[in-house]
Amino acid sequence: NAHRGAIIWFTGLSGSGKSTLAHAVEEALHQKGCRTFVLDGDNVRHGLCGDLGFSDAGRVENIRRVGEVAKLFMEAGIIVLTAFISPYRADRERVRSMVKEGDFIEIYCDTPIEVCESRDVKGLYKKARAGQIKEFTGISSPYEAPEMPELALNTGTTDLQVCVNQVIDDLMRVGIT
Ligand code: GGZ
Repeated sequence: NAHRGAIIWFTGLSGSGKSTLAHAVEEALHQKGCRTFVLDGDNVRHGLCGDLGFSDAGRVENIRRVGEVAKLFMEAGIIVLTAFISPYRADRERVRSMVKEGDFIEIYCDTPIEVCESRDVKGLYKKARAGQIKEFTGISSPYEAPEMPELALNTGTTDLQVCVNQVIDDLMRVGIT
């Protein structure tokens, strides 16, 4: 159960499995006695970032705030798992540069948009296709894939527990756990 604080940053399209994977990794870390916290849209976009929308500027500011909060949790010795689309490479790299090398692990949920769209848990892709949601990531707003993520996982073809194990292995590789 010895571990240091770190930021595990999940990025990918809506429906790519970020939150599901972050919570499953959290569960595995709890079993090892690690202290963790998940930041995602559910606990951030209503409160801390409740004033922000999905324009370019809104997303940039959303990720800036999430990065700052994640860093504070990390400094308290907690393994923070963030699950935001975080579509802009520069914003993710800015957070990476805020912490020591090895303390930021970028995990690309590289699930094809066809798979994300077929899941369409909240019906948002359907609305985006119908033009009822503008600036929807992957349809009418860009997503910049990571060039050198620590890990890329396709949750459409890879079993959840296999994905979890790969993340845990990576945390051990860099000595976070
Ligand atoms: C993308 C949107 C949009 C638009 C609402 N584009 O599947 P979800 O519902 O639960 O995840 C999406 C979530 C994305 O919020 P993030 O804070 O992760 O975005 S970002 O990192 O870009 O700031 C989706 C919902 O919010 N949603 N409108 N236009 N996703």
